[in-house]
Amino acid sequence: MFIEPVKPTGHNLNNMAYFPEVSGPIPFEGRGSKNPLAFRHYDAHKVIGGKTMAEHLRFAVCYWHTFRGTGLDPFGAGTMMRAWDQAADPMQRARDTMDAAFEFMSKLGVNFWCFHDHDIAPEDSSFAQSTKNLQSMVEYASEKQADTGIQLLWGTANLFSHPRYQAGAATNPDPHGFAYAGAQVKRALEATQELGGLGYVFWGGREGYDTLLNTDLKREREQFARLLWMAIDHAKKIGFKGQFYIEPKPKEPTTHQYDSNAEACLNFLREFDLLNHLKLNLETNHATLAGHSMLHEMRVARHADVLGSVDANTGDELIGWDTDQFPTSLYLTTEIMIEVLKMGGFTSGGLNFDAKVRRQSHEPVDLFYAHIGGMDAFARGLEVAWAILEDGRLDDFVRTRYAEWESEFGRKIMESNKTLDDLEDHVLRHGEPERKSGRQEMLENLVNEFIL
Ligand code: XLS
Ligand code: NI
Ligand code: NI
Repeated sequence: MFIEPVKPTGHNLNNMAYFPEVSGPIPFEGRGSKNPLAFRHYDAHKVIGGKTMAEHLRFAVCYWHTFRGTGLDPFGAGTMMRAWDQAADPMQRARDTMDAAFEFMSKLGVNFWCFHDHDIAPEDSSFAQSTKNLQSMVEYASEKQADTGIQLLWGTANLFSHPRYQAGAATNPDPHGFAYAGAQVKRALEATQELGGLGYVFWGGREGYDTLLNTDLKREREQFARLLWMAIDHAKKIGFKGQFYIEPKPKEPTTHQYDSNAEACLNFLREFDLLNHLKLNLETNHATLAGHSMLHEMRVARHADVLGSVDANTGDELIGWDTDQFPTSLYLTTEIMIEVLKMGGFTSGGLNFDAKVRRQSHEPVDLFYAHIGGMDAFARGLEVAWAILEDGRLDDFVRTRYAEWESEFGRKIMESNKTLDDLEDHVLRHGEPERKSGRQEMLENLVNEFIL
């Protein structure tokens, strides 16, 4: 599906007030540009391998960090200057925030956005009133989408911020807590459907435990699967055709989260027969917290055919938190794009900047610098990844490394025609296997050949 990069209309621009530093769409100026508010690599219309950069990359802006993030950290208050977050009435604040969001996304030139229910609509004194707020904001968002052509990549429910979820949402020891989570998922799913969302994400922020002393791990995992099945059934009922995703993360906020990494998620999906219904939404900083590279997580998911979407961010190697920084490393974006290209490109998914500006980057214009940098890093990563795959030497090396497995001897082992007795015979006849260099440094140089 090709989506034209958004061009704000004159009419829209007149109403655009929150980002006065940026008058129109961020231009592509190419490598030599010294303009910090221009792209150097991201040229939405540039064709690589038959698809435009916009089609390959499918950038999305995340509502929570970008428009609702305050800069609060465990040691200090919020720092962000946010003119859209000032009105006394929470619903007015929600509308102002949405005005700012669509102004920002139009000017940036992204085609997608992502949200949690309570990012866009304030939670109220009762569930019924919270639902009314959500419905009203969904109407507002749907006008904005129609105005700008921006689409919803995925929606989700915030099942982790409210104190009622302190002991978990789906994995709550109390079925009344489970019910609240279910009701919220129902409404968030309907909101996503209403907005034509291409997907729906489950990130288990509180679906884990702080201590096993008080936890029935077996039951909690079953409960979690049950909620997913209920969501799948509801999707069928309302005709929601979008893709469901589960987002792995090993810890934070809980000590141990059940969806700890791609392989744990795969085990969970297989165990509860959910593999045909959910794919993975992988996030770089979560891979880091799990002690894996993003490349590892991407590859595991791709091989199992569950690589769905990416939360594009990065962590800080010196801080052990989910710092959710904007991705700037070409090694990282190249690795991600190699896997995306190898799976044949995104279908329902995309690259969602689940990332926040640093606490000291408190001005609205910093949001532009952050996203422009992330988009440029991915555009360049795409070019490098494409060039590496076209060059073919990296893939050839790996193929050659395993070539003996294609020999008669190798094939017979794998086709179960050989026993341990046969292997012993073989060793007695052939002696030591030949050692071959893994050539790691040479291959690192090969990658650098394309990046430098
Ligand atoms: C938090 C998660 C969250 C999900 C959406 O660490 O990344 O932002 O992407 O609930
Ligand atoms: Ni995320
Ligand atoms: Ni995260």
